[in-house]
Order: sequence, then C-alpha cells, then structure tokens
Amino acid sequence: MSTDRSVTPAKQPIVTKPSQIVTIDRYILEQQLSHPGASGDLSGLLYDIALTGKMIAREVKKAGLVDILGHTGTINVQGEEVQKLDDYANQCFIKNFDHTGRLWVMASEEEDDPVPIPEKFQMGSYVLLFDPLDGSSNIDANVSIGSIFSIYRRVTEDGRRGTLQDLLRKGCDQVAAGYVLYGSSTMLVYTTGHGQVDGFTLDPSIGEFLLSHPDIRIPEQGGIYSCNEGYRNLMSAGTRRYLDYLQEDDADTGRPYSARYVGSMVADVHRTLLYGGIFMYPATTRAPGGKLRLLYEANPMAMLIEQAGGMASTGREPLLEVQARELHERVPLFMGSKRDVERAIEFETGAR
Ligand code: FDP
Repeated sequence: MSTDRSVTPAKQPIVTKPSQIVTIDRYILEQQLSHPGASGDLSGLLYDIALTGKMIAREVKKAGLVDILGHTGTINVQGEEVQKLDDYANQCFIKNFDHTGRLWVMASEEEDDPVPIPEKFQMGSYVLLFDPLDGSSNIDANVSIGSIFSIYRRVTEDGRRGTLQDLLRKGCDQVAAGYVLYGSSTMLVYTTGHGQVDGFTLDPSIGEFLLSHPDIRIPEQGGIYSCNEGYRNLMSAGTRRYLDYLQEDDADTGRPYSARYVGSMVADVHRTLLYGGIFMYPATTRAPGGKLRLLYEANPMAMLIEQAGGMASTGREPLLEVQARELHERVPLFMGSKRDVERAIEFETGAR
C-alpha cells in the first residue's frame, strides 16, 4: 500500500477580486469627477437607464413563460394584469424618469406625441428620447432585443414644458446615447462622447452592471454585412451593386463578406460594433425614406458607432447631420467600420 497520502488539491473556483470589479455606479461617478463642475444630472440619468434596463431585462426573461404565467390582457396567478412587454418597457421608462427633476421633456417610439413631465414634478435641463423595446417582433422567438436611448440638453427655456423644438434635433447635438441589449446576457453600452464607448454586462447574481467591455473600438474594416436582403429587388441600383460587390470573390480585399442579420437593430449593431463590418437599412421602393427611426434608433446608434471610431451615413450625407423634422421620421442608414461605410457611400452616390 502506498504511503503517499498527498491528494490532488481541489480546484479553487475562479473568484474575481473585488478590486478588479468596476460597477457601473463607480464608473459613472469616476467619469463625473473627471468633469469638474458637472451637476451630476447626466450621471443620474445614466443610473436611471441602468435601473430601467434591469427592470425590463427581468420581464424579458419571463417572455417565454406566457403559457404558464398568463397571456397579455389576462390576469395572472398573482392577480396582476399581464402587460404586453413593449407596453411594460415603455411605462417603465416613463415612470422611472418623469419625477427625477432631471428632464425637460421625453419622447418615446411608442407614443405619438412628446411625453411631458407632470406638473407636480420638478423640471430639469435634459431631454430623453427612447425606443423602449426595439426588435420586438423577435420576442416570441427568444431572439435578442434591446432598448435604445438618446439624451440632449434642452434648447427652450420658457414655460413649464419642453416642446418639439427640444426634441427635433440633429444627432450631433446628443450628449449621451446607448442601448441595453437583452441577449444571452444583458449588456448596457453607452457613450457620453469624447471618443469613449463602454460596455457593461449585468451580473445577475448581484444585480449589477459590471464593466466588461471598456473603450470599445470598431475595426477600420470588417468582414460582415448585415442587411435584409429579402428586399433586394426593392432597393436602388447603387445598393444592389454594393451588395454584389460584397459578395464577389476577392481574397485581397477580404471578399466575399459573411452575411449576418438578426432583424433586431440593437443586436445587429452590437455585433457590428464589436466585430466590424456594416449594418444597413437602405431606402426601398416601399419605404423610400428607409424604415428605421431617426430619433430613436438611427441617431443614438450612429453616435455610438462614430464615438467608437466608425462612421454612419444616410448613403448621401452624414447621419448625425440630418435635421429632424418630425418626431417619428425615418431615415435610410449605413453604419459600421469606416472603410466599409465609405465604400457603401461610393455605390450609393454613383461614384462607383
Ligand atoms: P422590429 O420591426 O422587430 O421592431 O425598427 C424596428 C426593427 O425591428 C429593428 O430592430 C430591425 O433592425 C428592423 O426593424 C427589422 O426590419 P425588417 O423586418 O424589415 O428587416
């Protein structure tokens, strides 16, 4: 019998030291401290976005359980009315932001008109636009969806109410923008400009967003294009020639590109931000102005892409320079790696 009593030590679980963890609260606070004179209102708005994202993520996780927990419009076992997820997300944004004293006015993709701050609450100096649940046609298939937000400073000063003037802006006026992605994990990605885009992943065990993707930079050029090619025959000749170009065999320029299209803008743009390439929703004969909403989808995503070193265009002009004329205006868009978007513009404008 062996006298060697040594045993293989049990594997230690991998534990992240507290010193290595940067919570979103800490990160936002540190950013605020690096801007002396900041009122803290923008930080407050970002904390509220994180909270809203967590509340929506909790409900999204239950979306597949409708047969068990109850259908929309019915009363569930707890005696609560089951709300449609996009209505829930919309209400969640409105209720979490209307009383904070930080906002002047809001607008939601789900509401026809601007959402005023109720009289009983204090008014603030920021303007919030949001798409509470983007890609919602994907919910029942358990595919990633997201919430998108865009923040501006108010421009009107008088009276007790923000107006359309505060909301109909150019994307380049945004002071912050971002999204919460409800995917295999929940992520919050945001920018406040200065060429900085950061991503945080929700650790469900502690209910906190932790810095997981600091300083995201989009590659100069990618190898993936993302587009609903089902509408190819409805697209312009330039767009079709660009798609042909992406599909040609030319190893020197990394073609053909791979195609990836989730059909959920937040997921498609998130992948584009991380891996590079191009996401596009061009004009079609059925939707000559494009499909995606300028204020709730295009502008915030364009700000993120550009702050990460990429480019965003309508195909003819810089996306962030488009002056909004209507709250629910749509726009054709091309965004992603700089070289890919430049090439798309060449085809769109007929330069190639
Ligand atoms: P959805 O209709 O599912 O809400 O603008 C909304 C959006 O999704 C985007 O998230 C997505 O990129 C796009 O529409 C998908 O549109 P198509 O089905 O026309 O491709």
